[in-house]
Amino acid sequence: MTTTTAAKATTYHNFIDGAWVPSVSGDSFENRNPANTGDLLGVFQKSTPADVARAIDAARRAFELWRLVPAPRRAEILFRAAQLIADRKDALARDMTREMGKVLDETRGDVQEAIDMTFFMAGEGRRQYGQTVPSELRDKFAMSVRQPLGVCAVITPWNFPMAIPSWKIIPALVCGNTVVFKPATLTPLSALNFVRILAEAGVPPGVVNLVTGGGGEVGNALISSDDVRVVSFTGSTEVGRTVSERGAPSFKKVHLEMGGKNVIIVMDDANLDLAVDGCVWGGFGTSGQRCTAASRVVVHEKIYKTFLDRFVARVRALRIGDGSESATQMGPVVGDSQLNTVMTYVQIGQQEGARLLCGGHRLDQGIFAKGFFHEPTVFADVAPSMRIAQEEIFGPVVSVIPCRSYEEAVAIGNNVQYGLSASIYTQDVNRAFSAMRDLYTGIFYVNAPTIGAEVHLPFGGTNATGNGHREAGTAALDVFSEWKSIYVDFSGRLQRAQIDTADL
Ligand code: UN1
Repeated sequence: MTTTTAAKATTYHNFIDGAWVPSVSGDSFENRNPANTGDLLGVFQKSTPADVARAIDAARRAFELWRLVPAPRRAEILFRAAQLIADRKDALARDMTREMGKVLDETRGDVQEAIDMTFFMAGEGRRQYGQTVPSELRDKFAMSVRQPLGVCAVITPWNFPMAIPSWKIIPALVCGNTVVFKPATLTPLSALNFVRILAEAGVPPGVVNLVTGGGGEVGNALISSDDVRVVSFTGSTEVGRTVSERGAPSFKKVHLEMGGKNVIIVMDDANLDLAVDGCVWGGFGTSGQRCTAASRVVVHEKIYKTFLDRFVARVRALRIGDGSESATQMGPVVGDSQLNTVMTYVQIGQQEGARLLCGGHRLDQGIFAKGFFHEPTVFADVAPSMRIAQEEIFGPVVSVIPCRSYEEAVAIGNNVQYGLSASIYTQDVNRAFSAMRDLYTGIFYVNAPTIGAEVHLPFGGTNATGNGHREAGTAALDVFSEWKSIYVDFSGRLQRAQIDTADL
């Protein structure tokens, strides 16, 4: 699987048809630690459409065998994989922190989410319930079953490098599909660790294939192939739109999970300490780099000033540093381009007239010199129409917006193009239930921040966040299988539905 060069950088390969193979390109790319770019994790294959074609071909052939393996037997392999991930949780989390920067507690959480998903979905090996219904005709049996679709392309982001691949690959497999997996170029090691475990657990050759490389080359080849029947993509709305367009001519099932501009509403009757805790965690956990991050906080005017004082004091006290050190509360952002985006939005916020209460700068001195660190940043007096209140930043920047009433808070909350997650802090049960109904998002929280979804409920969003599908929960089965309705007539004569209605 790997070779070590003279410079001691490990070279990692693609995984195609059960073998670790180099790209036909002969090219590779480096994977470096965003907390310290002097730390080289390894060198990965810069793959081409020819590599993708090989992987799709392997997956297509493997499908003919895998689809016939009884689902409970497929699940046995997945249960083994879940246990292997659990056994290696700490080492996998350490690789992940080195690879993309979030703190160890959070990378352990990411790995735990993959364990949870794998156990949960393996359970579907003995369920995948369909329906059996009475037929309207005598001596006739009627039922529906789920059937796999074929080769699935799985295209994943860097912010949850093991959890999100597990949300897609494991349900694909339990339903009997095969997979070609293209992880984000910033997190190929966590992807490879995951695939290695699947192979070790007994997933047969060709059933899961890993091809590393850029979206332009690898991603495009995947979404343009007629042999790929499902694309499950998590990433930006802009790229999601392209995936959708490229998938359309061959009628692929395209599942998209895209941007967010999630809101926490803090009402005047909220438990303020609890709300501040939630806003710090929701806004700055993973350095704000979650689709579910609470990048907007709408606060009732009666408590606005008190909230801001307490919130800013907590944000200023956050300990920034290398995520692998236990004292660190917030790590770097993932890379150069993300850091530039954050700095650009800080400038935009200032130009728009929002009040910068804390943060606002890149950290690049001393221990920060070789990493992509940015201060946790809070803007207050943000108008709902400002770009910092409308556009996804994907970094440690929170916009606080004052409001005068519940109705105004809901209007502000809903008035963005996205609809992933939202939350309300209130002690009024009537308001809590109204908010559950009124916020038009795919996920909603009461007295908790916008992050922290669990694997056994559907995950996804409305409007520009998604295209109507959901992952996680049993809803994921709907992405990776399609329904077949089956009628068995055991009467021995022709019976015409809707026509032979006179016979009792
Ligand atoms: C993401 O932000 O891309 O709900 C996924 C959460 C995590 C998953 C986030 N369980 O915040």
